[in-house]
Amino acid sequence: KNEQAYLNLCDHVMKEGAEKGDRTGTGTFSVFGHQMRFQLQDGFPLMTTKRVPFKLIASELLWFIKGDTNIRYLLQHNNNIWNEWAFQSWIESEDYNGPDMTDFGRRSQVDEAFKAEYDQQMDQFKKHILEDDDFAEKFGDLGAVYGKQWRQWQSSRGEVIDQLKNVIENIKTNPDSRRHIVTAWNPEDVPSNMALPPCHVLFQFYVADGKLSCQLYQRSGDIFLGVPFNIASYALLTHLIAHECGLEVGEFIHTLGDAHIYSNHREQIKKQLNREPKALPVLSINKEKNSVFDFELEDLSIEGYNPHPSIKAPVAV
Ligand code: UFP
Repeated sequence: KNEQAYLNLCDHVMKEGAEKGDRTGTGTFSVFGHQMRFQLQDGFPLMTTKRVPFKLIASELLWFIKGDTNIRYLLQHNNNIWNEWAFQSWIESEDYNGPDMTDFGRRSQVDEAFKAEYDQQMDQFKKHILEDDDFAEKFGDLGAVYGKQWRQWQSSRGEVIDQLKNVIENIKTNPDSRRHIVTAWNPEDVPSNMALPPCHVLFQFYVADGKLSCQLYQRSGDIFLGVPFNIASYALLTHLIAHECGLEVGEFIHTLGDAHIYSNHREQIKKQLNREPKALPVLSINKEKNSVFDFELEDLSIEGYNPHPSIKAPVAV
């Protein structure tokens, strides 16, 4: 069972994880270096022991693939997962004249009155991004995030490198190559230009027996909230590229650096581990489209997904 690889990771870190402080001050239980393998022919690895929102994963991935770095596209698809990063740049700007929003992530978790104010400001912000082109251009763009590095890597010689397009071309023309790599980790951009240095740092493709496999190196993984997203996202990417290249899907191999369970996610993990995994769903792709770059959200759907209910947990900020 594919999902078992994830549940085993949860179980392992619960039992063996070292107590470790972290940037957010929450505290974690953590292991360093862990690998999971998912046979993509056996079903699409969307967790069934809790509901995981496929549409959010798919719209975020399509956003990366398009090389888009502006949250407007995400908001147009009801995807709010990157809002806070853009919101931060707005409240720090001279254009912002609402109430003080310093440290909004933490404060909105502990202060009800503040949360109401924050929600109101965030609603305003989203409305402006969606309706005002200039505003969106100024405050919706996250800069050097995944879309930029995958599709428009800026070289020191002034060239723009389309890593994703190149890797797809190379899979088609030279499938045996051992250089099918895309990297999001750009040392030049990491310290200053980035809200959040990339977590999924580098991925490589591999072709054998007419099947396309993908391995991801993720430097840091929030096992409860982040990792199920990351697994589904890269499984979807592998499917899309295999589809374009006329290959079957092989494996998704997920290699994690610091794999951690936040100390305030332990109860949720225990609850999930007590649940029985169900049959994995199946991904359905609009066969009329071929290029990875042409897909829209409505071209992708997940069938036979009957998970256990979702489990809420606080995000470490
Ligand atoms: N995180 C993930 N997956 C992601 C993502 C973030 O697990 O795709 F963007 C988690 C990992 C970590 C936090 O808990 O977000 C990032 O913090 P840091 O940069 O300190 O590793």
